[in-house]
Order: sequence, then C-alpha cells, then structure tokens
Amino acid sequence: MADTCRACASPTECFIDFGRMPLANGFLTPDQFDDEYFFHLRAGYCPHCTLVQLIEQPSRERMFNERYPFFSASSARMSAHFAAIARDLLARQLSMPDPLVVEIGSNDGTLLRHFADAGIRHIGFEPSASVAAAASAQSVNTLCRFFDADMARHVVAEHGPAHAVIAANALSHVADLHSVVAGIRTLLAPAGVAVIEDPYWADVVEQTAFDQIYDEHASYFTLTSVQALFAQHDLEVIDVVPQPVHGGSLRYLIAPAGQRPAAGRVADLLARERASGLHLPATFAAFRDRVTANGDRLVARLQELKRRGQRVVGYGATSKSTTVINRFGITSDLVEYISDTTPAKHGTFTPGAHIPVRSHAEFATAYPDWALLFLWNHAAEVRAKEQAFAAAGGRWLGYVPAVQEW
Ligand code: DWN
Ligand code: SAH
Repeated sequence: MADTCRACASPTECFIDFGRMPLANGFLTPDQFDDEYFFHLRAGYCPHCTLVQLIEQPSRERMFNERYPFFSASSARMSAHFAAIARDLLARQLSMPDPLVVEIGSNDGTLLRHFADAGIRHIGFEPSASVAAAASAQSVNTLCRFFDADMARHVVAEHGPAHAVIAANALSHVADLHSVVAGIRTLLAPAGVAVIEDPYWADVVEQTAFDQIYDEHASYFTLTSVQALFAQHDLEVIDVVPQPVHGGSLRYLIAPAGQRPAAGRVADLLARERASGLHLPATFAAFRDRVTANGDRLVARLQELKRRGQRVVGYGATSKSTTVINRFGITSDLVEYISDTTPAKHGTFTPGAHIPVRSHAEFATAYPDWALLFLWNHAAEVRAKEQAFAAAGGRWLGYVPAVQEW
C-alpha cells in the first residue's frame, strides 16, 4: 500500500478505482483459471509534485519473469523509434573513447542491438527471462536482473561509469523509484546523459487514455514530478522532448546537476504544467467521469453489434486491454477472440475475462465485421497494414480518446 508519494513523500489522494484486476500480461491456459491472481487496481495523485501512482502493485517478480510476453520488436514503429534514439546518441553523445551504454528494461534488445552492431560497450538490465533470452540470442549483452542502486555500484566497479543510460517505458514500471534514480546517478559519468522516456500523464488525461493504468505502470509522470524526483539525487532535467509514441510520451534528458545548461523548454513546460490543473481534484474528477462514460458507451455499442449479429474481434492483446476489458465487463460474448502477432500469446486466454487470443493469420483468413482496436497507440501502423480488411468492408471500433468508428 502506498498513501505517500513515491517521488516526494507528500500525502496522495486516491482518484480512480478500477476494482479487482488480474495482471495485464497474465495470459493463461484453462488449467490456470482457478489459481488466477488478482489485486485491487487504484491510482492516486500527489497534489504537491503531480505524480500519479498505483496505490497497490503486485510484486515485481510476479509481473516480470520468464513468462513475460511483451516483446518490444512487436511494433515496427517502435523499432524505428528506438533505432533513432541509438543513432542520435551515437552521433551526439558518445564521441569519447570506448563509451559505455546501459539500458534499464532492455527487453528483447531492440534498442541495444544498435550499439552492439556498432561495437559499443553496452549492458542491458532485463529481469524478464523470456525477453532477455531473445536479446542474448542477438548478441546483446543482457543481465537478467532488476536494475537498482546496488546493481549500479556493481557496474561502475566492474566497467567504470556509463556515458549514456537509457530507460524507455521502464522507470514507470518501478516501485522503488529512489533506488533506481540513485542508481542512475551512480552510473553516470560527469559528461554522461540519461535518456528517460515514459507515457506523459498530461496526454493520458487529455486523451482519456485510462487503460494505460494497469499493474505494470506504477507511476505516471509529468515533468514536474520527474524534476522533483531527480533533483533529490543530484540530477537535473536538461531537456524535455514530446514524443508521439504510446499515445503521447515525454523524453527527459538528464545530466548530473550543474554539468550542462538546461534548454528553455524545460522552464516553459514546467510553467504550462503549473497552469494546467494537473494537481487539482477537479481535473481528476472530470477524467474519472469521462472514463466511465466512454467505457459504458463502448459496451453499449458492442451489445448493439451483437444484437445485430455482427462479428467483433479484438485487435491487439495489449496490456492496456486488460484494464478496459475487466473494468467494463467485456466478455467473449461481445468480442469473439483477440488477434495478436505474439506467438507466446496464441492459444492463451486474456487475463480475467478469458477471451481467446489467436494469431493474426486467423484474423486475416476470415475477417470479422468489426475490429475493436485495443492497439490504439499504434493506430497508424495498424491502419497501414490492414488495408485489405478495410477494402473487404471491415470496420474499426475505438475507445480512445472517445468511442468512435471508421
Ligand atoms: O509499458 C509497456 C509498453 C511499452 O509495452 C509495457 N508495460 C507493456 C507493453 O504494453 P502493451 O502490451 O499495451 O503494448 P503495445 O505495443 O500497445 O501492444 C503490444 C501487443 O500488440 C503485442 O502483443 C503485439 C500486438 N500487436 C499486434 O497484434 N499487431 C502489435 C502490433 C504493432 C500489431 O500490428
Ligand atoms: N524498453 C522496452 C520495454 C518496456 S516494457 C520498450 O520500451 O519497449 C518494461 C520492461 O521493463 C519489461 O521488459 C520489464 O521486464 C522491465 N523491467 C521492469 N522492472 C525493471 C527493473 N527494475 N530493471 C530493469 N528492467 C525492468
């Protein structure tokens, strides 16, 4: 239980309660139904530093282990995004002799592979053995461990300091933020830089992207909360760059305090966040109302399609889908199955609601009337590759930022 802010230790206020929830990536087989794990999914916010956080989170070992089924390479767009990060760091930050790059949450090595290919010393921390093995198989130097302050001390003792530390969609997954941020400080060489990227809470609110809230996402950051957190560890945000990925993310460039000047847009965004009401109860009450209205509208539309005898198939057995499916009681009565490209998910059932997950080949062989887009964050990528579905008269149903059809 956490009723104080993980970043600044001020009291937090609960603002949204999704009820009993399974693990977002707890895909399972029928023999496992009886032992399925549930916890209470609720989020609170800190009126002081604006951090949003889960009030209760399953243990990290329960979420991130040899069964973890999310592979970063599943999105071509994300693979290109990570290639661009690597290119940029190689061109602009790593001109010193024999630099060292450390990635936290390196998953299947989609990003670090670019440093491996360039012959750069690198270490990936990835506790989920399933995806860590995929990285190692591509000669990406991977430690199947949770990164924390102790691990950072070991790395520095053995390999010296890091010139770049990368954590994309990783810091948001960490319960003990201070241990990880202290570790980043320990790792960084004086001229080093950390590149941190996570979904931006202001975009989640603006888009009513409520299904970003699930067990793995312990924290939902703003620049204000990131700055408050890193400042306690002698680290400074020197730049902040909005990213269009995962429905709206922020990239924070972080350096040891006093080493580099901060870009003007850091102060600009801090001022915009202060003006935006992200610390006010009314902002959260309005968000909560929109979540309920959108979810109810989605279920009403699914029920109507069922009455009309239309076939609806889910598109993308995403982590996010676990929240929307279970919060709003979507069952295999309304969504026949969910199509997904990850072989490890095929033949399994979704967490909680137990909707079958099947291959994309099955979707493409017998198109349904409707596809419910659980993969809304990759809508452009999906649209580009599903032109044949649309040409065959297939329709899309979405629920972020609101229920819509196309
Ligand atoms: O924060 C996280 C983000 C980065 O990735 C993690 N906690 C877990 C994961 O979240 P997600 O599962 O919601 O990620 P995606 O990328 O929205 O969805 C991935 C799933 O979608 C995979 O199972 C593969 C599938 N997929 C598909 O079926 N067709 C993905 C693409 C791009 C596709 O075209
Ligand atoms: N960076 C990748 C993966 C994001 S999913 C991407 O953006 O696509 C989050 C990853 O963080 C998972 O692979 C999970 O196993 C890993 N993770 C969770 N806690 C961690 C920790 N303390 N240290 C390192 N990795 C962690």
